[in-house]
Amino acid sequence: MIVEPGMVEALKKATSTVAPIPTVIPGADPIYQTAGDVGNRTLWAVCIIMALSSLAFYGMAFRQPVQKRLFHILTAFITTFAFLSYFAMASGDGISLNKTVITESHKHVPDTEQIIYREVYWARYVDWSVTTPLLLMDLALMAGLSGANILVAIVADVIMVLTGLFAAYGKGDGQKWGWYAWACIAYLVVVYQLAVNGRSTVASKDSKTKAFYGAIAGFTLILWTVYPIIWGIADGGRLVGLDAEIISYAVLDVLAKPVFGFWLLFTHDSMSSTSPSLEGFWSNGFGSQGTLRVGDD
Ligand code: RET
Repeated sequence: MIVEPGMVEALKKATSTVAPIPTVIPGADPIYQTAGDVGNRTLWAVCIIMALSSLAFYGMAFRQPVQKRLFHILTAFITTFAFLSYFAMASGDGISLNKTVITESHKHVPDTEQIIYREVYWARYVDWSVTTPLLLMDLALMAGLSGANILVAIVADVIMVLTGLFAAYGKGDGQKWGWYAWACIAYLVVVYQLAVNGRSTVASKDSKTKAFYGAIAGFTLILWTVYPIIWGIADGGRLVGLDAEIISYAVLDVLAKPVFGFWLLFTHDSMSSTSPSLEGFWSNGFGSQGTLRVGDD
C-alpha cells in the first residue's frame, strides 16, 4: 500500500477522537495486606530477645545439677524454637499470601467480587505446635498432673494449633470460622486440664508450689486467651493490618516465653524441690527409684 502524504496524520486524528470502549469492571483491584518496615523491625527485635533469653536459660540450666534441669531445658527449648521462627519470619521465610474472595451484592447491578491477599505468617504455627506443648509440660509437671491428663492437654493443644493454621488459610469466611470454632473447642480442653485438673492436683503439694502454680497458670490462661482474640481481629476479620498483627503477637510472645520463663526458673531455683520423683526420672530414667536391692554393688 502506498502511503500518501498526510495519511498518517489523518489516521491519528481519526483514531484519537474515538472514545475508549467502555469496560464492565466486575470488582475493584485486589487488596494486598502485607507487613511494612515497623513490622519487620519488630520481628528482628523479638528474634534477638528470644536468642538472648535462650542463652540465659541454657546458662541457668548448667548451673544446676542434672536432676534439677528439667524445667530449665524445657524453657530454653521454647525460646530456641521461638528464635528460629522469628528468624524465619524476619528474614522473609515462613510467610505466604492467602487469597480470600469477598462477594458484594448490590441493588441494581450484578454482584461484584473483592479479592484480598493477606500474608499468613505460617512459621508461627510451626513454632506454636512445638512450643505450646512444651509450655504445657512446664505447667503440668509443676502441678504434678497425671500422665493421662498431660496427654489429653497436649493432643488438644496440637489440634488447636493445626486447626488454627487451617483457619488462617480458609478460602471463605464459612471455612475460616469453622476451623476457628474447632480450635476454640480444643483450647477449652487445654483450659480445663490446667484450671480444673491442674488445680486439684497441685492442692496436695506444699503451699509455695500451690501459690506459684495458681499465679503462673492464671497468667498463662489470661495471656493465651488473648491470642484467639487477636487472631479474630487480624487474620480472621482482617480489621487491622499486618504491622499491628505482628506487634500484638510480639508483645504476647515475649510475655508468654521469656517473661514466663524467667519467672518460672527464678521461682523454681528458689524452691527446695518441686518433685523428687521427677528429678530422679530426669537424671536416671524410669524405674530407677527403689531398684537398688540388698546385695547389689
Ligand atoms: C489460634 C486461632 C484459632 C483459635 C485459637 C487460637 C489459639 C492460640 C493460642 C496460642 C498460644 C500461643 C503461645 C505462644 C507463645 O509464644 C490458633 C490463634 C484458640 C492459645 C502461648
